[in-house]
Amino acid sequence: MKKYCITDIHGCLKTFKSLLEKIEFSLNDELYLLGDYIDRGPDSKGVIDYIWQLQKEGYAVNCLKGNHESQLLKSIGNKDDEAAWLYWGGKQTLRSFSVQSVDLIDEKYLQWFDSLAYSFEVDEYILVHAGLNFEIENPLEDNYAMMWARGYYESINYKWLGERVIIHGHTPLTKSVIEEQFANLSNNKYFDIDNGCVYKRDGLGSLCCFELKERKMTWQSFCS
Ligand SMILES: [Mn+2]
Repeated sequence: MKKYCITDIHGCLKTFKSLLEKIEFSLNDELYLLGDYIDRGPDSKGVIDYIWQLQKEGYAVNCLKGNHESQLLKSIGNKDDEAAWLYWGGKQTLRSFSVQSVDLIDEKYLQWFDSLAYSFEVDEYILVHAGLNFEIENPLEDNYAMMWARGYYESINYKWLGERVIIHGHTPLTKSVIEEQFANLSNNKYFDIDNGCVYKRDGLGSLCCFELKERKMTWQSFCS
């Protein structure tokens, strides 16, 4: 039984499917998705439908809320939030749903986005989309930070964290930086596994899957 983490799929359905084939994801395994299923990439709706299909078939797929799902929800009935969301790749999400505006997306998708968790604790790991706010007593109470935080490594409260390790996405890192973080995992106790699957730049452009028990990475480059 393996426990896998994947983050920031951003509509890259084919890449996501190829990665699950590569790791031979089975009914005995657990999969943790760290948010940002939608926006920018080619098939946001397809990613959600595929997650639901897996769950229906009995696969253990656990999903966190990313800032993109949050921003989509915020954009309903708010022009400024809608403009920001469209700019951050919401246009591609609307296209995948074949609708012109966010309020025309089927209610069941909106309800699902709204229902998603902000963190999971699995064995010695804390899984979040983005990060944690270490300025407060219990960092697991700041939902906004869990979806949006960046640049918090310097403020990590290791006394609070204890032996736990933070696994997150949200900020795309090159493959070499991800491998560097991986090498320092036991000391630093944070690990960003977002390789910016939707980006064509040097060192980016793959989905990374991290297996929690054996601490092993599997990579799948963007499939068009
Ligand atoms: Mn994000």
